[in-house]
Amino acid sequence: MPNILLLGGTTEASALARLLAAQGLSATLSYAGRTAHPRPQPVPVRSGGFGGVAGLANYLRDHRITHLVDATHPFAAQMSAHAVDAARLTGVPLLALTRPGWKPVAGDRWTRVADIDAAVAALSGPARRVMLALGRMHVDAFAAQPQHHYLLRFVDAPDRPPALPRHSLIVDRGPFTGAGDIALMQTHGVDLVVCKNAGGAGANAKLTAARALGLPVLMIDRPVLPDRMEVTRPEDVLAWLGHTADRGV
Ligand code: 3Y8
Ligand code: NAP
Repeated sequence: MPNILLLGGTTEASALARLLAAQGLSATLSYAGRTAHPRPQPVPVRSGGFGGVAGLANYLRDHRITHLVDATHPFAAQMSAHAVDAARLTGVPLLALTRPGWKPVAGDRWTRVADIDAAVAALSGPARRVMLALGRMHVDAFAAQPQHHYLLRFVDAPDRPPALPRHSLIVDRGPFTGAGDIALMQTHGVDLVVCKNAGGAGANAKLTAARALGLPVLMIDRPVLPDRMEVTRPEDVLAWLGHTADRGV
């Protein structure tokens, strides 16, 4: 009988948790504990770091985990690297549930950059009204370009004001809608959107909005992840577990 550890924090992880619960499979969804009120889940949840690779390996052994599913965000590179190492150390099979990167379509005005630092460097020049749809963890890096007015969107209210002299802060969690993001960008007079190539449906509203408004997008490419088996649909994880989704699930 499988006993699954699901590294979560994404729309796909939550969809898989619903499938696993519907199948009556034993699974635990793991959060890093980054947000104050994470989405409740239909399976038991644990929260907080494991304490590096060794901590994760010990967790796998101590909880007799039979399958490790990494459904973390494509930018959660350290967690994904630890999952590969801990799976190899313990022999627990690992599968990643990820989502394809976004690709520009007709009408998109993308400039791709390699990482956050390259995005900061690309913002040199006269003041603009920039939507930083990057969350909270990397905002301070943009203090190097203080001339812009920044529209920030965080999941939780920060315990101290962001170190950007001119900014507006929205506290909201996704998934977002195209119409909502169009209205947000118009209200704030946004003329450039900065975002990560997260992929998936839970974060692409801002791309739909930028396209509709003809706005340029500074797109941050994904970090390189170690080789591992990957699927992009929660049902494919069930197949890997030797289960198929009951009809109608
Ligand atoms: C804690 C769990 C679900 C999952 C929902 C997805 C969609 C909504 C869109 C924008 C972009 C951003 C950010 C974003 C999205 C989903 C998904 C996704 C982007 C929650 C969640 C956790 C986090 C952590 C948080 C980060 C931040 C990133 C905000 C829950 C809501 C910008 C990523 O304040 C902080 O420290 C927040 C940090 C990591 C990135 C950053 O650098 O700040 N996600 N987001 C998870 C944990 O503790 O393990 O609270 O319910 C999950 C979701 N966020 O089940 O409904 O699937 O991607 N999350 C990005 O894509 O660039 C917002 O504003 O347009
Ligand atoms: P990260 O930088 O790759 O990981 C940093 C450390 O956080 C890990 O080494 C681990 O600590 C802990 N950690 C990360 N994810 C965890 C999880 N699901 N369960 C338990 N511990 C976890 O991770 P991150 O980018 O901060 O992402 C944190 C969480 O937010 C993940 O659940 C991710 O899916 C979600 N998220 C991130 C982004 C993003 O843009 N980065 C976007 C949406 C959602 P130890 O070393 O102590 O084990």
